Amino acid sequence: MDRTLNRRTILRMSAAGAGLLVVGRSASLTLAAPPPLEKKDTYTVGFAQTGSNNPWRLGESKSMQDEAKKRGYTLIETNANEDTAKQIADVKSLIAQKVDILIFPPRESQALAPVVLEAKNAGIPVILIDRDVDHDIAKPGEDYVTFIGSDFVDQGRRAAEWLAKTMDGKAKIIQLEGTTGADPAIDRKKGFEDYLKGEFRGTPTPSGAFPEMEIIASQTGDFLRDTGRQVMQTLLQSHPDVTAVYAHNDEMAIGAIAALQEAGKKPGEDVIIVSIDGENAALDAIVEGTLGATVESSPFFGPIAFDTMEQYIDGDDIPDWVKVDDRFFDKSNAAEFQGKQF
Ligand code: GYE
Repeated sequence: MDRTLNRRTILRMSAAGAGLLVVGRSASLTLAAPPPLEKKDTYTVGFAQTGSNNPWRLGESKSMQDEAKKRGYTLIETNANEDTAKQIADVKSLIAQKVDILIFPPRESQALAPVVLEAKNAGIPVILIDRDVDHDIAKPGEDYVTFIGSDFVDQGRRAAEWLAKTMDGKAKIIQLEGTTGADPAIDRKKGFEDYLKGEFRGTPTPSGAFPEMEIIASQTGDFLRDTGRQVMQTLLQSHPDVTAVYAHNDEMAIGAIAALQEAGKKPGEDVIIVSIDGENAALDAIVEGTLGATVESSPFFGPIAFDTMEQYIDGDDIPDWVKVDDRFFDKSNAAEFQGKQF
């Protein structure tokens, strides 16, 4: 079915005071498109943040706050303190407060999908930024406006490509995974592991498989610096032969660097590390030589989130995925961007 046509139809019909209803497979009545948002002088935007305990989150919140202020919109921000149940409750409370629109990053892709449907049923459009929900439960273009964010599978692939090249196709790798059930953690793992198996999105890669790039351990560090450090400390005891680390974000990589140093190893020499995000501390680590490279994952969603919201209000066609392009930082360019990130 053409989602764009559906949305246009819905907008036309609701303008005429009617609502287009379709009967779903479950025989329940559901709207075929996210609720429209009418033009007003200003808007109240609900922003349910996952937490505030790392530079990435702080950078994202600031970007949203600055941009709302610039456009004269009211931003109601909640902070789930990295607790999924709290984020669900926060979204429910923003729905009860009847915000005009919800813009937020779902901490876990399955757990947050039902509240996306709840918002839709309450007539509140949702734009997801930075993390997506499980499309088997809620669909972009139908249940929510769109997902704005990076290609996490490709980020994982790029990290693997750099590592395989740097290690000449031979490494014993520890993977530090992000928050269990979070969209970027699932996809960054997939992109990395598939590339080493000689695959990308189900298609064979020209470089083929890397049978000697061996993942010797893989565990979650919850995207947190200190957890990354603790997990690395424990894993180092059972895997002292590690030669490379792939961390799903810079914070865990920085934690792993500390753990390696405490264990008397030289990160950047004995153990090569690659991660994702591109925060200032990671660029500093690249310049120092402890971190090898980082794939960018920008947290600056304010401008693009509010531009997309305004396009939606205008009735423009919004793609199901508004893709954010990411740069790559290694020793060839890190110094140039030091202090300019987050
Ligand atoms: O990479 C990580 C943060 O959801 C894309 O979450 C985001 C990730 C980001 O905690 O540092």
